[in-house]
Amino acid sequence: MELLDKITELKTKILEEINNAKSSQELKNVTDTFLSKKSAFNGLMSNIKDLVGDAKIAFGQAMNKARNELNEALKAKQESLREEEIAKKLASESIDITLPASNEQMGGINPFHLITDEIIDIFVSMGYEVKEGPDVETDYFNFERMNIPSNHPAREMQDSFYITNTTLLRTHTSPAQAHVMDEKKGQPVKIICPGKCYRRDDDDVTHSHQFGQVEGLVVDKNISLANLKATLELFLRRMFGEKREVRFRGSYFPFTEPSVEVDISCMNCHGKGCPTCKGTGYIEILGAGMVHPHVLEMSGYDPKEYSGFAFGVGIERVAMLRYGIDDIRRIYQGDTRFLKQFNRK
Ligand code: FA5
Repeated sequence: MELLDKITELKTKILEEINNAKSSQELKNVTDTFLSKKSAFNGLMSNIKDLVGDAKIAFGQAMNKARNELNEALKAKQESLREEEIAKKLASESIDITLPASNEQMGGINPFHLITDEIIDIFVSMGYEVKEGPDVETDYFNFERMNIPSNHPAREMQDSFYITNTTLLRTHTSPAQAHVMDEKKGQPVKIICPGKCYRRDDDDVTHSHQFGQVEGLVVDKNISLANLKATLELFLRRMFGEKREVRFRGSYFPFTEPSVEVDISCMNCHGKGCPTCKGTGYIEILGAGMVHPHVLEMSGYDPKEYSGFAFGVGIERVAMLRYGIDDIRRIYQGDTRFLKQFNRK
C-alpha cells in the first residue's frame, strides 16, 4: 500500500513538472530527470522483486498505468509547446508586406507592347475586328494557301523552324488571312491579326529570328489599291505624325498582285543614310498588296465579284522608328535602364 502511494506521489510530482515546463528544452530536462532508466520513478521497479501474489500484480499494474499516464501527458505537452513555439516564431518573423521595398526598380511597358496596343487601337477605330492565329502553323496554311507551293523560290526567303515535315513556326502572320476567310465563308472581311513570327534570319540591328507582325485583311466588293494606300497613309500619319517621310515602292509577294512595300525615313539620320538604315536613309516597316485572285479562290471567294487588300506590319520596326531605337535587340534584352524610358506614368 505504501508503495502504491509512492507511485501516485511521484507521478503527481512529475505531472506537475511536465505542466510547468515552459519550453521544449525544459520538457526534455523533465523527461531526462524523471523518466530515464535510472530515475526515481523507474527506480521504484526494483521493489517488485520483494513482492508476491496479488501485491506484485497490483504494483505492476499501478506502475504501468502511471507510466502510460505520464507518457500521454508528455506527448500532449510536447505538442502544445511545439505549437506555441511555431506561433511565437511566426509572430517574430512576420513581414509587413505593405512597407515599400527598399531597392525598388521600376521598369516600364516594353515598347513592343506599347506599339502593338497602339496599332490595334488605330485599326479598331477604323472598324477592324481583331483575330488571332496559331504560332505553330501547317505548311499548307503558311505557304500553300499563300500561293507559295513547294519548290517556290519565295520559300527560301522565309525558310523557318520546322517542327515536323508539315508543321513549322509561322514565318509571317499572313496565314491568318486564310484562316479568317475560311471562317467567314464568302462574307466580307475586315480584320487585323497581331502575333509573333519566326524566321531563320540572321540577327542584326533591324532583324531578329523572332519578331511581331500585325496582319491586315479587307475583302469585299470594289476594294481597290486606292483603298489600301489611303488606309496605310492614315495609319502611318497617326503613328508617325505629318512630318515623317513615307515611301511606297513596288514589290513582290506571291499572295498579292500588285504588291508594295512601305519604308519610313530613318529616325537616326532622317534620310541621309547611316549604319542603322544600312546607308539607305529609310527602314522598311511593312509589305502589302491586293489579295491575289488565286488566294481568294482557294478561300472560296469569287475574284470576279470580290477583291481585297492585305498588309503585314513589322511591330519592332514601327517601335524603332517611333521611339528612335537604334538596335532591335534592345527590345528583347529586358534592361530596366532601357525599359524605364517607356514608363507611361
Ligand atoms: C511579309 O512577311 C508578308 N507576309 C507581308 C505581307 C502581308 C505582304 C500581306 C502582302 C500582304 P516581309 O517579309 O517583308 O513580308 O515582312 C513584313 C515586315 O515584317 C517587314 O517590313 C518588317 O517590318 C518585318 N520583318 C520581317 N522580317 C523581320 C525580321 N527578321 N525581324 C524584324 N522584323 C521583320
